[in-house]
Amino acid sequence: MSSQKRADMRSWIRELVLGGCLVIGLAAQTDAQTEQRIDVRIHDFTFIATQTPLVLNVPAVITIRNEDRERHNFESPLFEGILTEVKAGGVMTYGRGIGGVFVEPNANAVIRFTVKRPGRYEFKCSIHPNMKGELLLLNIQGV
Ligand SMILES: [Cu+2]
Repeated sequence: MSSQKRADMRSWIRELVLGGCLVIGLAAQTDAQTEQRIDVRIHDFTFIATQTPLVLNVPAVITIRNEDRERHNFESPLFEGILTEVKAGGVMTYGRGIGGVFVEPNANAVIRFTVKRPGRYEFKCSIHPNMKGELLLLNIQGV
């Protein structure tokens, strides 16, 4: 085999490997496109969030479960200016300018939204101002 042929072969194999990576990358991207989930428990006047950083431009769902005997609230500047869907107590609200949601004792609330701006966003309970947490939004470009 000539050295030219060997070089061609090597570049062909490299392209094949790169192609394989691209396919894996696209598959991962497709998975991420479905929905990103964040679960927030409210227990003993504390937010407990099981969260990996959120990716921009992919629909996100926050489920909030109030395990206390008191009413709480989940509000964040995260939702400012973006379309937000909130489900709580059998009522669905959809629109811009939804600051957050009240969660009754032993009840759930679900918030759906898609964030366009990266950053750290604080969330808190407006009834109990010492109840706080933070969500991290990462700016990861699509493949
Ligand atoms: Cu509270």
